[in-house]
Amino acid sequence: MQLNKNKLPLYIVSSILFGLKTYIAYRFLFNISIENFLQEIILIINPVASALLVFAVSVWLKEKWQMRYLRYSALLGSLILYFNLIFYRNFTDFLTLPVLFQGSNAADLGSSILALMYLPDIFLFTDVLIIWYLSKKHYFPVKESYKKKSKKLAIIAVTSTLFVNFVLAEIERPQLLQRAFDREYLVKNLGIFNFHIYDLVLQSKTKVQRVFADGTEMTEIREYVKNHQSSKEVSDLFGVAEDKNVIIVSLESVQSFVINNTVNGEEITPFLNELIEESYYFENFYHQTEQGKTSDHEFLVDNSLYPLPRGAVYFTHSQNEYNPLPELLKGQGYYSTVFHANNKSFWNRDVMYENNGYDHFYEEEAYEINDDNSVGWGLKDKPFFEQSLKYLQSIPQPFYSRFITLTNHYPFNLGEDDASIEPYDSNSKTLNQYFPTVRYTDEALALFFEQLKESGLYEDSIILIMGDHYGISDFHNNAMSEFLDKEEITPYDQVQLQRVPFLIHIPGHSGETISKVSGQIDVKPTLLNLLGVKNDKDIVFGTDIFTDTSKDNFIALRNGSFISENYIYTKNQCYDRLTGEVLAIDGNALQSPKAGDNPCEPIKENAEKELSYSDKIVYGDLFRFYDFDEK
Ligand code: GP9
Ligand code: MN
Repeated sequence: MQLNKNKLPLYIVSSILFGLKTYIAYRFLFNISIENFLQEIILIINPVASALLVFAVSVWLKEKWQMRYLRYSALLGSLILYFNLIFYRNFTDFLTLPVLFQGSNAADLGSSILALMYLPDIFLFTDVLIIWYLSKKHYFPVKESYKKKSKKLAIIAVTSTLFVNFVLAEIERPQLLQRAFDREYLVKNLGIFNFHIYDLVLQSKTKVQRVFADGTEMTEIREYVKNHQSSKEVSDLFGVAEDKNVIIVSLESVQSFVINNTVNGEEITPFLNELIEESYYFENFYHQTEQGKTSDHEFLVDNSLYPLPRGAVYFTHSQNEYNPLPELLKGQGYYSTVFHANNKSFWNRDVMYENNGYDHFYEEEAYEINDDNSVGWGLKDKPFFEQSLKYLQSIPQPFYSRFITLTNHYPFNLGEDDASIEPYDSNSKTLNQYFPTVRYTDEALALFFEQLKESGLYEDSIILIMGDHYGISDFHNNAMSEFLDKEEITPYDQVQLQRVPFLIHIPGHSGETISKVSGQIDVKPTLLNLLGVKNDKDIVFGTDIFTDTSKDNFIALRNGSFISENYIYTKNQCYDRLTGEVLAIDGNALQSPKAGDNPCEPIKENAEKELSYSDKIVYGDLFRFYDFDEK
């Protein structure tokens, strides 16, 4: 009895050894960036937590199996880690199931695998050797039978380390699992093994929904799209930009409330304000993104489908069949690229872009990034545009190119030298700092326009500029109401704050401000009409913004709110869009054209239907049953 107590609980020793090895690998072999102390702590805890989860199982096994289990799981874990390392050396990315089984990435790797393996890698298996040696009871007596109490202790050890890991990860990245920003974040916070489990769950869920779908829903959806769209009506601008280059600039976190507005008496966006005078400007244009933030806006723009209510469609459904702009435009001779100086796997962009038919993604590695030219999330917008231009000049024309800016990203950090205006003064540091970074992005845009003109590309291009999503959340409503000089931010105001600037700049066209209610869902059909591309069989949920408003036109937000020409519906309340007056609450009309009716109700039904159709397409991967080219 006494003897057993002094015996080595090998599962604990193994967890520490394996955890420590994994931490060293994260830190020195994978290029995982650590930004603060909390991240460092998480990085140490998570491999121990995952190892404990696996190794602790051994205490329930029969004595004969315990040591074998520990030996082989240590080996298997090390091999998984090592495969990831080899993959990472080539792609600076972690393995995921779709990449392993469907992508060309893994196939590419096959041929170069030997070149990515180095002799010192052997040290990655040191812990396996030690565990193996100890398990043979060579040195220490090893504990092989566990009493109830010790088994309970094992459960407590596993759950508490996982819990601490999860809580710290939640503090560091709220909603990490639902939002799945980036594989590096997931690995950093959960550990590579829990990340694989997460990936497995996600993948199985996706697969099940897909398996149970058949093409029958497409007929109904097609009917709905045909009846509810005005995309068939042709606006006067049909074909005005035929064969022109298309440049889309996505302005990180820029909301409409900064347009033609001032802070401390200074204009916030002088360049955009000027540009509006020479562009089509949509003053009631809404972002429709949800958890996938920037990537959701990219999805909306390229597909005119809604992003998902949970998670980022770029992650969860990157293997679906779509009919995205780059693919459609390829048929018109267009070359498609994205310019964005961030890690290519962020939002799973590398995988989704390939699926969406982009010819090239100029990501972090295409840029020279150093301490001087970066701030916050990375390369500052001015050098970003400067460095992008040479690439833009070199690609085949006509091109479809998206530029995604980064400087105006939360927490809106900017060096003093780059700040042309003073921050605002309120109790929200976030809102205060927002203005100088918005101004910086505005200046970067001005510079980009100059460069486009100098390079001669300007005349042959149309330029679409758009805010991707909100930058200031409702958490800052106190400061926001102060800035907007309002008593409070009501739910109605909150919806109105979801407006983001949208400009279509066509050289030679004079400016026009358009008040029609519109949103990111409308970009694809609008752009295709400008380019003179007819596609009657396309399934899009947006309409060409330049055509007349149909009377049931509405813009649905992903949180259940919507905006129609006359009403705004949010949080169970129906408002008059123009006055903000409450017309109905919870289905009961206070005052409406027909007493007893809630004027928002019929639109609400349509909005819900439309969102559910779009979700069906994505969850069921329904486009695989639909022929877009059939005459
Ligand atoms: C990251 C950038 C910002 O690459 O697009 O992402 P966000 O957090 O805004 O979605
Ligand atoms: Mn963004």
